[in-house]
Amino acid sequence: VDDVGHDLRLVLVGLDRVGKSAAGNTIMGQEVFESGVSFMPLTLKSESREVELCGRRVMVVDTPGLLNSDLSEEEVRKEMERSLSLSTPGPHAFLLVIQLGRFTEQEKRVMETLEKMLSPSVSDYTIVLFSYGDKLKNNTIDQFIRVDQNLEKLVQKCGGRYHVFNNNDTDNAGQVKKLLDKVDQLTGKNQKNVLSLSTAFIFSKLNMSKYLCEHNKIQQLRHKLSIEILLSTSAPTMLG
Ligand SMILES: Nc1nc2c(ncn2[C@@H]2O[C@H](COP(=O)(O)OP(=O)(O)O)[C@@H](O)[C@H]2O)c(=O)[nH]1
Ligand SMILES: [Mg+2]
Repeated sequence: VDDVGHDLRLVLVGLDRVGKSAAGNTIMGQEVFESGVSFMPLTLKSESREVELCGRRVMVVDTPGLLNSDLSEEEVRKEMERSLSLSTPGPHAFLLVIQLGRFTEQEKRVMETLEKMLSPSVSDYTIVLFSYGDKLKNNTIDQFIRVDQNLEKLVQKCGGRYHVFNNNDTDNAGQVKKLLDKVDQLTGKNQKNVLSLSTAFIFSKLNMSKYLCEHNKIQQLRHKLSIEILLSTSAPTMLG
């Protein structure tokens, strides 16, 4: 159980070219995900990498852009499912990357798309991660959010959780540390869900039968464990 508590598994999601891979590199502290100015989308498959940060193992899964023109909706959906199996037993948080200063019709639909592809409760585990923090200049991120009602709505839907990255500022370990603090707040809030979250995702409506076969025994064990933990944490209230 300790192991589950200390490891962090994060999945980067969002539209194409908003800086998902760049944000992944910021967390990793090195260029491991392909990110750049190519005319071709660079990330077509979900990929995972691990790094040790502040004494804990942090796994980052990068995914292809939602609503991108080079993959069909079905292909994107498959890669999103694969991102979950890569982050087995399930992610602690989704980082929804939004490019600062770009909030179009597509961005408005992004959460709907995620709910459809992953789980209707995905926003409960999502932190909005703004890229292009360098664009802020003298403004604060709060000012930025407040001027756009739709953006404000999106942040509210994600429980008011957001963070900014300047992915060009590679020397800024503070911005990564602060993000991890926000993830900890989120998982703390969902404390009893840390285990059930993963099982919930795995056992959700996703078509992961192949994956389930391979991991069936582990999953059954985890499920049993999470039920036991839930029972043990709720026992005092049931008795008293
Ligand atoms: N100035 C600036 N450029 C960024 C930032 N984050 C990403 N980019 C650029 O945005 C482009 C798309 O980034 P990429 O990581 O490939 O986006 P992805 O398609 O969402 O994975 C690249 O040219 C990045 O260098 C940022 O914080 N500031
Ligand atoms: Mg990418």
